[in-house]
Amino acid sequence: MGWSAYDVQIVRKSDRRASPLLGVTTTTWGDATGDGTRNVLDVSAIVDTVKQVSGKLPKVQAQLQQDAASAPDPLMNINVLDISNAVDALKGLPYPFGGLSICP
Ligand SMILES: [Ca+2]
Repeated sequence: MGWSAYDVQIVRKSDRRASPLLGVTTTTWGDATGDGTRNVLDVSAIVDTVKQVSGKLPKVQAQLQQDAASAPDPLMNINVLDISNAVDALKGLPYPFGGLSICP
């Protein structure tokens, strides 16, 4: 397994009116390429992203590491810690971070 499913809903602040629920599913832990499988190609893709070679992944896919605030930081660089997380995921280690973070 290694993925999560969420129901997301927007609540308008002015009148507290809520949108319908939207089901969202994350990718499998360590599946950086998003192809539904977790293998050495995911690690390789993150290495390429760190090296900034052509064909690198978008940051939202390559960043497996959480920041100190327990939320993905779009400004944080992809680094060796993300490669290490991809190797851990490939080895079958569980997702090491906590659950949901608080929205700013
Ligand atoms: Ca993959």
